[in-house]
Amino acid sequence: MRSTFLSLLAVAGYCAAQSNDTLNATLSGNSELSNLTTFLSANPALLSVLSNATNITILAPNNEAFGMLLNSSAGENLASDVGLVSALLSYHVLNGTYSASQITNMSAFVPTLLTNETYSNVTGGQRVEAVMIGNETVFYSGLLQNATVSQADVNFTGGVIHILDRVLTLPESASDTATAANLTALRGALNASDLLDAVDTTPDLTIFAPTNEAFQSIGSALANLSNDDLANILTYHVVNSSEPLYSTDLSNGTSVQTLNGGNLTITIENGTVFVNAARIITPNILVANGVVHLIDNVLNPNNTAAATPSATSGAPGFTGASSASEVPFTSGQATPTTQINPTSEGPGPASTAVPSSTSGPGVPMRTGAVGAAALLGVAGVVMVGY
Ligand SMILES: *[C@@H]1O[C@H](CO)[C@@H](O)[C@H](O)[C@H]1NC(C)=O
Ligand SMILES: *[C@@H]1O[C@H](CO)[C@@H](O)[C@H](O)[C@H]1NC(C)=O
Ligand SMILES: *[C@@H]1O[C@H](CO)[C@@H](O)[C@H](O)[C@H]1NC(C)=O
Ligand SMILES: *[C@@H]1O[C@H](CO)[C@@H](O)[C@H](O)[C@H]1NC(C)=O
Ligand SMILES: *[C@@H]1O[C@H](CO)[C@@H](O)[C@H](O)[C@H]1NC(C)=O
Ligand SMILES: *[C@@H]1O[C@H](CO)[C@@H](O)[C@H](O)[C@H]1NC(C)=O
Ligand SMILES: *[C@@H]1O[C@H](CO)[C@@H](O)[C@H](O)[C@H]1NC(C)=O
Ligand SMILES: *[C@@H]1O[C@H](CO)[C@@H](O)[C@H](O)[C@H]1NC(C)=O
Ligand SMILES: *[C@@H]1O[C@H](CO)[C@@H](O)[C@H](O)[C@H]1NC(C)=O
Ligand SMILES: *[C@@H]1O[C@H](CO)[C@@H](O)[C@H](O)[C@H]1NC(C)=O
Ligand SMILES: *[C@@H]1O[C@H](CO)[C@@H](O)[C@H](O)[C@H]1NC(C)=O
Ligand SMILES: CC(=O)N[C@H]1CO[C@H](CO)[C@@H](O)[C@@H]1O
Repeated sequence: MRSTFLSLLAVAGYCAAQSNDTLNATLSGNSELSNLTTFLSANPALLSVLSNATNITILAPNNEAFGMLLNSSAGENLASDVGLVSALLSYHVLNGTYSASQITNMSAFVPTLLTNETYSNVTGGQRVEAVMIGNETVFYSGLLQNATVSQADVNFTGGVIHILDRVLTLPESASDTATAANLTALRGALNASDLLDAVDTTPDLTIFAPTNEAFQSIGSALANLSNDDLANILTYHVVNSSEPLYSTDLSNGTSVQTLNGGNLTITIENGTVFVNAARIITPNILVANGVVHLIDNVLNPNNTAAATPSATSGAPGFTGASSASEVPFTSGQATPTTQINPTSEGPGPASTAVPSSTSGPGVPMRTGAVGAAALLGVAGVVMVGY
């Protein structure tokens, strides 16, 4: 697949214009980036756009990262979809100059130049999570996949470059992410209520996603529900706001309105975050149209009680319900072939959550950078060449 991919890139770039080589000189001076340099030289139009840009951060995958990508199924897909190549590259460019010192142990959800709706139906450009863990700067992307900075702060005229040990993963649709995360009960329930399409195509969603165990534990309450009742429960798990609510947007006492018109109360107890009485067990799984937070209990629109003071785990919203022998709604749902990062230590939202109105120390100035139109132009050139 590698040869297909590289020849595609070579063909793709052939009709492009003369480039500004300042960036190229910086990249080609680093032996770890020879694959990226080759790639960009085959795409002079893209190199030119990036070279002309100001106030950007380029996350530059090293040769090993490209080696892993090209040997993966994600790499094979690149060969057959030039739109995907363009999307993947634009996801590696942050809108703003973020030096390593601006990335702290408080997660930041940084806008990238990825705006293709298929991977980014979120206002302001798809985000990547940037955080310092121990002494390492880590970026979390789709399916909670992580990439670590192996060399930080390589300056170039338009901003800064950080070298990554892995290529980022494009956020997938909510339903594909649900499959990968083994949220088969949720996916099946959404499917049964004809909500799957809406959950995949509505922009700026925040989805509180109960695990299979959560559904199973209240099986008796879910048996024999009408479609309307099931839909009412499911839409109580989804928030549609002006931008997705990442963990940093959830602060103690916040009330958020859900798609069914009800409200959810956020409580933070000793760094543990609760949505009503359910606990967020894995925050910040980025999806194409927003973000998914895994929770340990199904929420009940008729029981809006918040977490009790000093709670450490979630409590059922459906009190008195009993467990089912099988996980409900899973019949016919695909089992995971890919998985979300099982060992992810994605920093909890919790102790680090700040009101979204205060900008943390990690937030740099953002400016125009590369216009979306310019990048679309690149995609156009790529397609013409192809
Ligand atoms: C990519 O990097 C590897 C390892 O350095 C090297 O063997 C290979 O030739 C490079 N490929 C390209 C296209 O630069
Ligand atoms: C980028 O730099 C490399 C190494 O100096 C050079 O071979 C290549 O032609 C340059 N590409 C462009 C588009 O200037
Ligand atoms: C980059 O800047 C040069 C010089 O200002 C200009 O000629 C060229 O069109 C620009 N390229 C892009 C893609 O904006
Ligand atoms: C190259 O890019 C730099 C910084 O973006 C700019 O100052 C310079 O004028 C450009 N040179 C050419 C020849 O386009
Ligand atoms: C957006 O991504 C899709 C899927 O990869 C691709 O088919 C389409 O061409 C892309 N659109 C643009 C404008 O690049
Ligand atoms: C972080 O610390 C470990 C162990 O001390 C070391 O091996 C590693 O190189 C350090 N990483 C960075 C990015 O400094
Ligand atoms: C890179 O740029 C930053 C900010 O402009 C500066 O503080 C730093 O010294 C530069 N690093 C190098 C190696 O030039
Ligand atoms: C993105 O959201 C719009 C509504 O604003 C919707 O019409 C469109 O289908 C969505 N795109 C994708 C790829 O889901
Ligand atoms: C998915 O969930 C089911 C039911 O809870 C469980 O039996 C199965 O082991 C899980 N699969 C994976 C890959 O985690
Ligand atoms: C990054 O992902 C790898 C598996 O791909 C995992 O072993 C590692 O623990 C993860 N690191 C962090 C900081 O999440
Ligand atoms: C970059 O951010 C600025 C300010 O937040 C915004 O105006 C601009 O449209 C963004 N650029 C892209 C390509 O998203
Ligand atoms: C328009 C704008 O704000 N440009 C800024 C880009 O970044 C440089 C240095 O980081 C600033 O000096 C500019 O003001």
